[in-house]
Amino acid sequence: MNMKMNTNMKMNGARVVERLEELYLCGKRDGSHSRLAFSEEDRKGRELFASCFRALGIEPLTDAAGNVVARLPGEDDSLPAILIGSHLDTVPDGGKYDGALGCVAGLEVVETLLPSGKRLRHPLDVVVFADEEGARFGSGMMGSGAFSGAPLGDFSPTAEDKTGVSRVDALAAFGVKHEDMGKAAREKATVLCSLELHIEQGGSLFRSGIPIGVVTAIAGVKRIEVTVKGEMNHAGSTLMANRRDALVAGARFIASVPEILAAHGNAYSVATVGTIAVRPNAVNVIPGSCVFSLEIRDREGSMIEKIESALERRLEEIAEDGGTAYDFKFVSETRPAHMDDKVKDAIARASEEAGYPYALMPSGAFHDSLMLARSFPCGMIFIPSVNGVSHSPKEFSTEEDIQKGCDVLLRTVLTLDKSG
Ligand code: HGY
Ligand code: MN
Ligand code: MN
Repeated sequence: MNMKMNTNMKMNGARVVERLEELYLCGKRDGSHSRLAFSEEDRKGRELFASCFRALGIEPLTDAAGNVVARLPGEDDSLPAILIGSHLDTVPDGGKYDGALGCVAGLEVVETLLPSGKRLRHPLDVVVFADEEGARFGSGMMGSGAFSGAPLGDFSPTAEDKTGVSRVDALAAFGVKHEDMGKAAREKATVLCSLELHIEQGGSLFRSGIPIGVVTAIAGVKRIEVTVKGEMNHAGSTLMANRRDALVAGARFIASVPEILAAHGNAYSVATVGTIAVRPNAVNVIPGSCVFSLEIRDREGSMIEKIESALERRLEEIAEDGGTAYDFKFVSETRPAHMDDKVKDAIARASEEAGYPYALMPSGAFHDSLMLARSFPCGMIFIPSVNGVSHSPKEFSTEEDIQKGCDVLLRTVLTLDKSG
């Protein structure tokens, strides 16, 4: 069924690119462009985004978890809503497109529908999910977790950022009470489906020249905080044989992660140590302890467990060998998720109708859709990341690909609106 689009219903990719540039500037500070969750830069980005909806006569609401929800009413608001969402928070010095593309494309769908006179049957909720990255307090997808009714134990109120600010205080500065976050949970019956347009953050679409990815599944992610304990001592008078150097033990473990993944994982298993703190961190003191993050991801939950045990065994060997001790502290875990067949098919059909080649593909990166898939039928549309780079100022997607992703998003919304 080839759905003819009204000629006046054309998504404006150039306007999306402009908005992404403006959002990027909200994060400009000290030579970087970061919008860490619940930071002043995040606040600027949220306010800019909300002002675009106000200019359309729509007042966005903030829910109990700090998610921003802007609703375009449908013909029948008693029907379940179509969600279009993603995140505005970034990793430190992240790129222009990760998360922001999905939010701005949702705004663009509203800004395209309104003047066209086309009224959807279902209400359309454009949602900015809070703290998707988890880059500031450790565990990701907090807003989408609360929205989908997930247990919130992974989002400890006392978790602190690098400057010692606790999550509970950062939320409070945005008017969000940590203890009330559970009230953000949306009833399953109030959501028809969820759509997220996102950059691939990998290189397969870019390398193959295919403009659209239809996501089939999203890898699960487990985050652990590892502490290696040794003995602080004098760097000058302690002979090498008498040292219990926590950083040497930690470094030996970290250097062994790739070979352990090669031995125990599969082609898509990944593990990353992204942060490390050394104590007392002084040039002439043998480190007494080091604390680092360990993140493991795979498409199968059982593979994550298997890799975690192999990594812990390695740490045990190093500890015994060097007279150090260690602690593996669970931080967060989100199981892998499959995208909904009906939503996937609607995205594939929309790509065909638009004349764009597409590829069915899994996502190694996690997204709010990973959390949302626990409660709602989800689908994700990928567009290419140039050279496969993301979580970097070098992250880039072309206006042409952004236009195609937006076209497919609008067509998918129109298709799903007819169905449910
Ligand atoms: O880390 C991720 O996979 C995502 O970009 N938040
Ligand atoms: Mn993202
Ligand atoms: Mn990201």
